[in-house]
Amino acid sequence: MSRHLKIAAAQLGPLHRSDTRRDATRRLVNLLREAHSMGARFVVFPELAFTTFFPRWWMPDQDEVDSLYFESTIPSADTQPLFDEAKRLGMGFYIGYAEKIEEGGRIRRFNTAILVAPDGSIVGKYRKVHLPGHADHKPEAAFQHLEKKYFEVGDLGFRVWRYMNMIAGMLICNDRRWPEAFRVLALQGAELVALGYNTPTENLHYPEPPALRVHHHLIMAQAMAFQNATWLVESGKCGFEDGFRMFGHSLIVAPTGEIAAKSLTEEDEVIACNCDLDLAADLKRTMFNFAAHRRPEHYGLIVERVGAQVTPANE
Ligand code: ING
Repeated sequence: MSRHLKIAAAQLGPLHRSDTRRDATRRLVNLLREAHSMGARFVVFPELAFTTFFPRWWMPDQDEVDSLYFESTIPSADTQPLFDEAKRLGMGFYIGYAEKIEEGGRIRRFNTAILVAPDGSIVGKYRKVHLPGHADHKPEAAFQHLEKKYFEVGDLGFRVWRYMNMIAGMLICNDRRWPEAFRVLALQGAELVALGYNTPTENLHYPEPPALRVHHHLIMAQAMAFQNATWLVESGKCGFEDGFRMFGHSLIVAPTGEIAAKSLTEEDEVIACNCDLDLAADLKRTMFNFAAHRRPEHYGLIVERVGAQVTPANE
């Protein structure tokens, strides 16, 4: 008898700068309740789920950024209602937020996600490793993407946890563009990867067709799930935030690479699937039997080399 878990991706529509953490938490609680009504017991919320996607703004005053957008405790009085409701309903969840802590005598800031168990305990924490964008002010750009300014590179690595009768890993947004991240999780036995994202519809560097960005999002999710024989649940925060659009297309992707559920709007929306957590068994025993087929002795460059260098064998 295979293990099943009803899982939901709770997509969040826009959060404007005028929206408070309380506003966000109220909507997150409503999404949690809707997921519960659909039978889901594990819910994946987006990246930076309590505030607007603030890295789009240049803000030189760090104190202002900290007070408006960073959580110095999780939960806090403003976000506690989500944790309380999840515990009352007996539901686990993944959620992303901007983490500010004092560690080793200095303030540190990360783009973070946590796994919260149905009993309310925080089982795992992940700090985003792949930070896209830039750290400098680009006044001529239509919008900023200042994750390299506001966050440090995550220092906890890519880890998995025994959680709700499965082995779960976490990633955040841009991580989904880097196959290495998924593979490190899969090499630890990940059966499900939870990933929240905030992805702008427009490319700030060059005029990329918006449909192409969604195409990339869809092919990456299907490829990563299949090539690592794991479930992948991706929840977006989307819609027009103060006029800046981010796309939806939240997904639940099976280890077979098939899209089991996909959101249809750029608003608050819950999608769910009764996930067979043993669906990957045949893949892991045959096609993606890492122990039988991988050849790390030929993969050295993946770890040794950061940027691409032209090194032809015939020179
Ligand atoms: N957002 C985007 C993402 O990786 C991005 C940033 C979009 C980078 C498209 C490169 C190309 O989906 C976050 N928050 O990482």
